[in-house]
Amino acid sequence: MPTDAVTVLVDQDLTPTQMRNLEKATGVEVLDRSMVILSIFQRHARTREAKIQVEIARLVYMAPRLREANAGTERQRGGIGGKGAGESVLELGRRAVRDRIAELRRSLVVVQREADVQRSRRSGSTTQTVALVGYTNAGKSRLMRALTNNAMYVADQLFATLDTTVRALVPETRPRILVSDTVGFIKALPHDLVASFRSTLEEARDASLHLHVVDASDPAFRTQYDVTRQVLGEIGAEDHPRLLILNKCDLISEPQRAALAEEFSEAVMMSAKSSEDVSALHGQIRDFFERSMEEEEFVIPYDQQGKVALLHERCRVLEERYDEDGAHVRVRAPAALLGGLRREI
Ligand SMILES: Nc1nc2c(ncn2[C@@H]2O[C@H](COP(=O)(O)OP(=O)(O)OP(=O)(O)O)[C@@H](O)[C@H]2O)c(=O)[nH]1
Ligand SMILES: [Mg+2]
Repeated sequence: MPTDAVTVLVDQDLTPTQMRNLEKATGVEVLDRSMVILSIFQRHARTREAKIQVEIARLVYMAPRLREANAGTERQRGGIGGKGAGESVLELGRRAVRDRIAELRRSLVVVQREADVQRSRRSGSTTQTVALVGYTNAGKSRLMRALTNNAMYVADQLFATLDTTVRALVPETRPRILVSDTVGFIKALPHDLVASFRSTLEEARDASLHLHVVDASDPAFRTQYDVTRQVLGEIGAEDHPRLLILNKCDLISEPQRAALAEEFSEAVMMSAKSSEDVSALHGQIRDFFERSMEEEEFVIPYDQQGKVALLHERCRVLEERYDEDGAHVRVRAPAALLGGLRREI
């Protein structure tokens, strides 16, 4: 055992007893897998929903592990007929944790409702959304930044993103295409932490297209790919149209690249660092949505010109001419969106 170690990390979950024994044997702090993941989540949780979810996960994890040593001894609480008489300090501690969890769950419901409203507002104005999904560190945020020209947090560390960020594809398209970044998947995510993924996963479930990003330079990328597919399956998002992106191709040799191109003939081989690769991907995303688009001509009477503006906002206007009966506007837009517009106009 090296004497200068300050922390021992165990890539598995430990029982409270195992942890205590290890700490006794090593004399330093011991963190198990869930605790490490939780502390990473905690450091990167930025929105209110993420913070609450991480805090709940942390408390749920802690509750059975509250130690007698921390809570005091099993001594009985005195007091004159007090409500807690007869309860141990430990039980009181556990009750406080349970109450706090219940309180957090209530505020979570409120926060999630707000997020749902925002999501449906977005899907009302446009149906074209792309979600970047994939294992942690695959390069999703970097790719997102390249596709949307927006500064975003990219870091060479696990879980640089906990919350979904949504941006418009740049150069902008008509109608707009929104891209959302999601938190990275990991294998064997502790069950109690699954809820922390919820908002991110929901974003992926709502998306029309998934960009499944893998780090082609990581020897373990096949397992990482499987983990991601499996989790998407668990939330019912396995049948989404998707593009497989073999990213970080700048880090592999030419023969490796050729072998991968053969093995994954459908995949996009690229580097998020290359602006040519990024604009080629931009084109593929545009093509995907283009395929689901149709053309339609709307005739808008002169007393309803607001609707012309609506068409400009939501569709690509191909032609606009003015006749006696009103404005004839020929547009191209996703079939689903056209259906809605037909009803509205
Ligand atoms: N060489 C090279 N590095 C890349 C490429 N794409 C991303 N990176 C780097 O890989 C690291 C991780 O990238 P991120 O974009 O943060 O990865 P992520 O998938 O968003 O990770 P999480 O948010 O943790 O899920 C960063 O240091 C990036 O700069 C690439 O194509 N080539
Ligand atoms: Mg990220």
